[in-house]
Amino acid sequence: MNPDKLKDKFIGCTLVTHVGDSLGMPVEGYDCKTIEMKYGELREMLDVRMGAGTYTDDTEMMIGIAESLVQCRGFNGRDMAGRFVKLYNPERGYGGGTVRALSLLREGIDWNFAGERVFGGGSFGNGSSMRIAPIGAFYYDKPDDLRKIACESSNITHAHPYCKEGAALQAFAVAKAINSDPSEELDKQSFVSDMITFVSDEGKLYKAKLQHIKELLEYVPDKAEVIDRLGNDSSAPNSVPTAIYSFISHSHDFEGSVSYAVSLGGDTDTIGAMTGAISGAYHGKSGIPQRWLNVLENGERGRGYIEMLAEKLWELKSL
Ligand code: AR6
Ligand code: MG
Repeated sequence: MNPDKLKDKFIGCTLVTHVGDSLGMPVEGYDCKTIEMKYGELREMLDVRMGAGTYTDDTEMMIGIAESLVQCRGFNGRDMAGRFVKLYNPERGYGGGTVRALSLLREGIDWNFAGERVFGGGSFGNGSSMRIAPIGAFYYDKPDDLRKIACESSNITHAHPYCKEGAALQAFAVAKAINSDPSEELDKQSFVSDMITFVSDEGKLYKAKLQHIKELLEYVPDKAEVIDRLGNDSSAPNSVPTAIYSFISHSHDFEGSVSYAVSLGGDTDTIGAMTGAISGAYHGKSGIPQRWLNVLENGERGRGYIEMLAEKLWELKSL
C-alpha cells in the first residue's frame, strides 16, 4: 500500500475513535427514540455533559495502548497496564469493572492477573474492545499476532472470554478496513464472512451475531430490529457486532456511519468510538469532516497528541 495512504489510515482509526466517542458522549444512556425526538439525526457535537469534543474513558485507554506500543515497539503487558493506571482520570466516565481492575493493578497485582479478579472471572463489558484501534493498526498485516495481542491486552482489565474475542474481532475489523481500498466498492458480505472465519470456537456468540449482520445487509432494517438482533448495551457481545454493522451498512458514508452508530442509543460513546475506529481505518484521517476535527479537544493529550502517536506507530511499521 502507498505509505501516505497507510499513514492516513493509522491516524484515521485512532482519531476517529475520539470522534465517535465525543459524538456519542452527550447522549450515552439515551434510547434510540429519545435521541431522534430530541436531536433528529445527530451529526454535531453537542456542548453538554463533559462539553463539545471532549473524550471519555474509551479514548483515554486507547491513548494508553498507543503510547505503550510506541514506547515498547510492540506489546508489553506490564507497561500497558502501568499506562492505564497512570492515565486514569475518574472524570472520564470509566465502567465499574475497569475501575476495580485498575485499583488491583495499583495495589501491585500482576498485569496478567488483575482482570480475572473482576466480577469473579472477568468483566464482559466492552471496555477492552473500545480501546483496541492501535492494536488493529499495528498488527494489520499479521492476523495471528493481532488475535494474540488483542486477547492479552484485554486480559489486563477484561479477562472474560467474550471480551478477549470481542477485542480480537474489533481489532480484526480495523485491520480489514485498513487493508480495504475505499475507492473500490466494499464487498460487504465477504467482509463479514472473513470475520466469521476469524472468530474462534469460543466465540460462537459472535458467529451468530455476524450471521445476523449478513441477513440485515440484505435490506434496510429499522433501527428497532438492529437493536433487537445486535444489541446496544455496554457488554462486548451486544456492542462490537453493532459497531461492525454500523460501519459496513454505511461503508460509503463516513459521517453517516458514526452518526448512525450513535443514533441507536444505549452505550453511544463506545459504539460510536468502535464504529469510528473501523470507518477511520477505512477512509483515513482525510475522510473526517473538518467541522468535527475542529471541535476535538486538543490539550496535552488531545487530538494533536493522538495524531502524533498514530504517526509514530506508522513509522515503526515502516522501519
Ligand atoms: N457479571 C455481571 N455483570 C457484568 C459482568 C459480569 N462478569 N461483566 C460486565 N458486567 P465494566 P467497561 C456488566 O464495568 O467494560 C463506560 O461508560 C456490569 O453491569 O467492566 O470498562 C465505557 O465507556 C458492568 O457495570 O465496564 C463503556 O461504555 C457493565 O457490564 C462501558 O462503561 C460494564 O462492564 C463499559 O466499560
Ligand atoms: Mg466511555
